[in-house]
Amino acid sequence: MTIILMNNSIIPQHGWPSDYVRRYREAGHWRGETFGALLRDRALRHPDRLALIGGGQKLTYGELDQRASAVAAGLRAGGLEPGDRVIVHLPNIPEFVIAVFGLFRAGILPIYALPAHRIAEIEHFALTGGARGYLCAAEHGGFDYRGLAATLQERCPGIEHVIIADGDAAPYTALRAIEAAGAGADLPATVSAPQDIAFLQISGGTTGLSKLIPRTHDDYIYTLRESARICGLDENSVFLCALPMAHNFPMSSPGFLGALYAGARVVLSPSPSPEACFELVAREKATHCSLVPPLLMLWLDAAARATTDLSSLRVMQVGGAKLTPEVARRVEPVLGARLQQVFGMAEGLVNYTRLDDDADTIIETQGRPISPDDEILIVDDHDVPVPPGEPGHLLTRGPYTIRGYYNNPAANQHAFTHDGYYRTGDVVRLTPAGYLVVQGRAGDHINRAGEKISAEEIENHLLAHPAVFDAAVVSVPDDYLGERSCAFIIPRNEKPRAIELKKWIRGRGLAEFKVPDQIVFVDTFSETAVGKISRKALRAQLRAQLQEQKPVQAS
Ligand code: OOB
Repeated sequence: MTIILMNNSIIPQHGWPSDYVRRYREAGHWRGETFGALLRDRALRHPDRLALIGGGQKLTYGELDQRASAVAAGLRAGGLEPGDRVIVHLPNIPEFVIAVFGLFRAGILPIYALPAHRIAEIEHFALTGGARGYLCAAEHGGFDYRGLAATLQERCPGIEHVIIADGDAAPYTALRAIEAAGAGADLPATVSAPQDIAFLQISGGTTGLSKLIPRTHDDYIYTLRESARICGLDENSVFLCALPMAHNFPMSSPGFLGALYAGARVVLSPSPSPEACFELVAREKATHCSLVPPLLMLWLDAAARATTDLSSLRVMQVGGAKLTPEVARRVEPVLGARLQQVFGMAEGLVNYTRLDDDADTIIETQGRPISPDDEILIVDDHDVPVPPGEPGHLLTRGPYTIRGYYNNPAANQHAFTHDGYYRTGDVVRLTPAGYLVVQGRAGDHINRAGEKISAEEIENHLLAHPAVFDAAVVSVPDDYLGERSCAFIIPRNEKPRAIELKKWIRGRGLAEFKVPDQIVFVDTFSETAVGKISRKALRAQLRAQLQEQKPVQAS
């Protein structure tokens, strides 16, 4: 573990100080479980129970364990070593689960990318994560991931292994071939220690580029166990995974991993749309599902018209972005399922409303933390706690909140306090009953339908355009998306067309959700001393300006 010196106190760069480790073990939060051993245990306990349904496949716990085991042995035989990192860039297909448990069992760390990510993001993950492998689908949603793999290997020679999970693998290695190579091999159920990093998640990228989030077996499995309990998931439950499964929310709150932990059944939907999901709910008798607010709105409208039988749904979880009370109120009458609000972050802390909370708490708050050992501070701009009930910046530390990003001391200086609290960037208030109500974000990121976009990252790409003199990207409230993005542009000479700038962003190889929804051309940013105010103040000013007056040249 790397130790860095900060504010005269020594804190670990990743990982918890030893007195906290002791405390979390003594409290029974961390029980020494690992992902590799977990699946083996469930497969021994109930080998014939159905674990996973999707992509025309049905796998029992026994089959899933066997396939993951073969993948692990095949990966090792192919030259990957424990501790190596492999980018997992897959849609909701069973191979996602088979492959990541194969990686876990081999002690190799997945780096989870979203299907929407493109070469710019993947290259960044490969470099910052020091990845040796890239695992993708051949093609998905009309996008050729093999083409991306070719560019990635040109740009990042460290990527020695390209593995294709489904479809035509040529000229790369098929996951099937890896599995075949490892079939019958008897690797130990786990080579990892519970305190080891199990995988790297991707941060929302509050400032600049996404950072890598190291999560350990101990801390993540704790959240699975408690999330499954809090959400009422047991071996009779059926979890419909509708959101992209690489997101922390459908992965672990309790998500498909929490469902497997509890011995439940996981059903994978290729799309979160009501068209795709309603049929699966009816056919597989799904009991739990998680959605972001804009999708929930689509579901509610479709359900009011649908003839499909959704009566198996017991818990509808909604999170990732703020849910308005008006929409929240419609969930139970329309879907016949209990609403559960989820306010979480890939860095750790997750809050849930409880299934037996009163209606007001469920509709008006974003829940309370999972753990009695989650420590919450709500502070002003100077880190001084605000009076009870007042809004302030949310800081947190606890048994499953990271103490540092992966290999990123510069970011850690800002993102954590000297005593290990993570600065979430969220502005919240605490109710007398200890529930959090999210008020907004302090930082300059855009929460577009649950996808987080860094204003700075997009500005930097816009500034690279020859016709752009300056750019500022801001969030704008949006009835459907929650927030959308608007780029203010000062042209250098001739004004470029908005469509050309959007094309430029796509051409830079960025995820589609990062393309600005709106572009506004302006002559100057501020009547008052340009350059003398911070970017943050400038963005706030532009946002206010946009809300006050209808811009002339919006597109
Ligand atoms: C989840 O994780 P991330 O890492 O994609 O994003 C975290 C951020 C939070 O800091 C907050 O700004 C926002 O997303 N957020 C919410 C929210 N849930 C997340 N804002 C308002 N209301 C909510 N209910 O988004 C995530 C991870 C685990 C579980 C659920 C969501």
